[in-house]
Amino acid sequence: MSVPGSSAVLRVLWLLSVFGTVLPLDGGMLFPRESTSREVKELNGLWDFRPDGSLNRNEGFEKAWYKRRLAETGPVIEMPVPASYNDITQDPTLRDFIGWVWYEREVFVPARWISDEGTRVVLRVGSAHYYSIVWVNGEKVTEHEGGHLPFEAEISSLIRRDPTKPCRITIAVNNTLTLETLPPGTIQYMNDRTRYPDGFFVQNIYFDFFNYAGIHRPVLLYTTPTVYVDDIIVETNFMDNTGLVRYKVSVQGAATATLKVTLMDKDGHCVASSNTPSGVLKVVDVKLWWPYLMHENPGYLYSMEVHLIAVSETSTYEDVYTLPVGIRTVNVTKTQFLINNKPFYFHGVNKHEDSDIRGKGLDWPLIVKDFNLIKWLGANSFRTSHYPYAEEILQMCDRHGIVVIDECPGVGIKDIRSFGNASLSHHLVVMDELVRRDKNHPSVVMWSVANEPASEMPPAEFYFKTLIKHTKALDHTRPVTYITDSNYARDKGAPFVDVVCVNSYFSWYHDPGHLEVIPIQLNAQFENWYGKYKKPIIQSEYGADALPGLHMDPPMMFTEEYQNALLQSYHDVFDQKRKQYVIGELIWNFADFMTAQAIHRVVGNKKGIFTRQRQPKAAAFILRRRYWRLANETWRLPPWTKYPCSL
Ligand code: BDP
Repeated sequence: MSVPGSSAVLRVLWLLSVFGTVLPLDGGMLFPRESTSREVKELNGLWDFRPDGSLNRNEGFEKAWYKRRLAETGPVIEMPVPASYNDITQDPTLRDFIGWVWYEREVFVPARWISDEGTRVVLRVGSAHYYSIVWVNGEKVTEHEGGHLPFEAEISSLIRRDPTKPCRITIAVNNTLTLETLPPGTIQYMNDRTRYPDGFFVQNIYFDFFNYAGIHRPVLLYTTPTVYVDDIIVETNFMDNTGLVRYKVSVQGAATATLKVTLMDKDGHCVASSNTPSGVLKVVDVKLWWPYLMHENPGYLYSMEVHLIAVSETSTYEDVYTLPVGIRTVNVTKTQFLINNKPFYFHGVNKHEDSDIRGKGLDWPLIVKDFNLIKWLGANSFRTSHYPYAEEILQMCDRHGIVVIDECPGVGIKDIRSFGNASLSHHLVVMDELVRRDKNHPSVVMWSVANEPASEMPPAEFYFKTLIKHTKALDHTRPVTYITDSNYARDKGAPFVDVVCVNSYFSWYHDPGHLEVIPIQLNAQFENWYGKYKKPIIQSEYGADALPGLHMDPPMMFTEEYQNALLQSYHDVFDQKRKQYVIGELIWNFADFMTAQAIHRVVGNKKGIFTRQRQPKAAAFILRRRYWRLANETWRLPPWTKYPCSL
């Protein structure tokens, strides 16, 4: 990659360190939903776009591109939002670009939003990678560090200054990763002029997926009244037939307000209500939230309607927000994972937000297709490897009963310098943001704070002890884990996790081609981890690359036969251990996905059981047969399941 001189990236890093100060979380940032008091206006579509290709990557700031229309300060191209920008054009320098890119869009704000002083207008970005600064009509309104999570800014007073003009939104996004970002990365300059052109540098990353960048999730304007429901926290439980919904509503904009909280069933009948800001709602004859294939009516959701009225001397404010609520419990014993007090076995997948052309951009056809494939497969769960997925995806999980291990972007923490105070404080803030966003999803049953960190390094002990304690303090209702591939005897964080999640690639990265080692090595892995920690274990990754259509018998690596044989050897061991303390198996990976270019990657990682275009490899059928059998064996699926009889 040929990019500008060293000051370029230094400037980028300087900006990161200046803007990267830790700000306390303000506001509950409930998912924007329409109601009788709230409106939503999507700003998805084509935005003007320009990468800052200047030598120091800083021209946009030097020339204040946010002050005028982007098209007035240089050439622009059309860029779809949401989407990663990398694969949209034919330009390899944009695909591999490091530094600031600029997005701009003008929007007409409905006149009523402007004229009604009792209306609060908020600009929300679902996620952008990784560092974002936002201006409205040339004025900075917010900045945010980190991808995968939403951020927002109230812009009511700004748009009222000149109601006749359209509102110009400028978003600058920088994808540079440092030792203190999540995920971490480093910039490496290549100064040997006999080998590299002037100013040559690379972004080193320690994770195995393409470092897509841009505005990845919807950008919205939404309204609330100026007195509004800012946050709702629910925790659920049940005793015998009675569901218990403990709730807390936070209000902003007024010291006092009258609240009415109503819990409704699917048919819209009120099953419990209250008029206090916090309390416990009791639901008689409760319908619990059950995972897919564990019950004939999985993913049952009640609706909690919060109705607020506040009266000031001059006005009356009314706000309505409706939150889906699934009533269920989660508990962990030494050998089991319990949902609603029944043992739950994770038979699921690891995924990525990844597809052709749009990269990590939210895409409804892809999301719905993936859910159809998950259900076809008989999978009951997935892990959001290796970062939080879109809220829209978690809402689908809630509705369909797909159980989620919710992972933060703590992937590739390999360098000892990424265990320092600055990294830890940022990681704590990311967990704050993640728990704030996902706390009310019944589908989310466990937090994962990292994937394959260098957890054998001495500082990992303090780091993970602090991180896990912090996460438990944020949410005492869910277990916390991180995903390890380290040595069971030397892993520093394992004493603090509730569930041990282990990744292993026997007969792939170790002893390649020797399938016969799997029974011995996998058995030893389980016995060692369980023997030392006495905690239930999930095989959180296992798998093999397979190029679709490549065949060999006897099997050889990279063929569909080898992928099948490897999976089946793992399954034999799972079948012995799941009767004891193994509580789940998650295949790596649901679908092929893009990675950085490397000698061990042939246009991406091919460990998918589906291709990147979501067509099945032979392994998908092996897994399908297994998952439906597992579900049937555990729950003796009655006819309601549409159990594929031919399996
Ligand atoms: C695991 C990583 C995952 C990789 C996988 C692989 O957690 O992100 O994609 O290896 O190499 O160790 O396929």
